[in-house]
Amino acid sequence: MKTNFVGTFRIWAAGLALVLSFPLAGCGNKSSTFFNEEGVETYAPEVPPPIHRFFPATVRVCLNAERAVLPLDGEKKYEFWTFNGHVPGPMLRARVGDTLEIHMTNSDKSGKPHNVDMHCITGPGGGASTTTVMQGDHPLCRFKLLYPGLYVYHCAAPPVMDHIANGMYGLILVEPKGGLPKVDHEYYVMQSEVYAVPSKKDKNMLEYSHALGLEENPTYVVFNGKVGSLLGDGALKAKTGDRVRIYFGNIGPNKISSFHVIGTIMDKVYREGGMTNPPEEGIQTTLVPCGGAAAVEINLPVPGTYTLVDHAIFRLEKGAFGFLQVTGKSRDDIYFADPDAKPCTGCKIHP
Ligand SMILES: [Cu+2]
Repeated sequence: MKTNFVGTFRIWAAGLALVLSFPLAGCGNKSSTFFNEEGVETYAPEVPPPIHRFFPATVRVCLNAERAVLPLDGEKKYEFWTFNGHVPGPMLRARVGDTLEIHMTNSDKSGKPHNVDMHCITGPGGGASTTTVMQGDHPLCRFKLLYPGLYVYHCAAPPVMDHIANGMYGLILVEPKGGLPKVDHEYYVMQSEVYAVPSKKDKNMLEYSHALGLEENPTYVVFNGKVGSLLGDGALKAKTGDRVRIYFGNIGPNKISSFHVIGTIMDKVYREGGMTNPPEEGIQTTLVPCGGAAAVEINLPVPGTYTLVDHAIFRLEKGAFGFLQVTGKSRDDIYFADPDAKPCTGCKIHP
């Protein structure tokens, strides 16, 4: 058997990790794994790369609560409350058995406290209790990831609905042992509502409306934080024959998503983010609850433009659509049209 240097190193490293990780287990404020690594944080629609190691690590992620004025609808801007200046916040990736080390800071000049509640964390508040930070605080928190899955995270500082509705949310993928099946592309898409009214101070700005949130009457329903994020240069891309996995989250805060990709049947759906349950097959539209997620896999044999929507279809006018552009050779055996065909005759409809 041929074993290259990388392979040898991995075997050596795995053995060393096994030996050295036991004495550190349960050491309170010390990491319970021997290996520490910097988590890869990506911003929508990019996804961190798959994890290839087969031993647990402590994965360090840095989250900063900060205000950011970002485009919302092509004309108007909005001052979002964000993780790391982006809406949604970074996508994070770890593996079951890893320890997630969160360094949480706050540079929100309004003086509000912020924190993070990760749905993958076992313990009070999903971590919110221990990650709450005011400006100048910099706690270090570690959480062992006991369950694989695709999880939402969000700020849970009170009033929690204001922190969520203003942009403080994202996704974390906790890979199962052995990882996930390989695909050609992975994308990060997150649905949210924005409750906004025109600003009285600045005609180019929109402002948050808690009242519209209470009415559950969103001004916008968007993918990846703004109207048109997945249009034009932002469209998702693939080639014919590719298999694409979309990690789709829905933060709400009020509306369940009827996620659908026009022109495809979802080959596999990991419902509600359960990545170790047998995926459902042949799904047209999948429900994604508020504070929930699903991973969907699609095959793309036919070129063209596919449209991601919330099939609660009036929400198209509120922004809930985006494109997946597929390039490659046409497949007349699957999708065919002859515009110059002779009229049909001899059937019951066209006698
Ligand atoms: Cu917050």
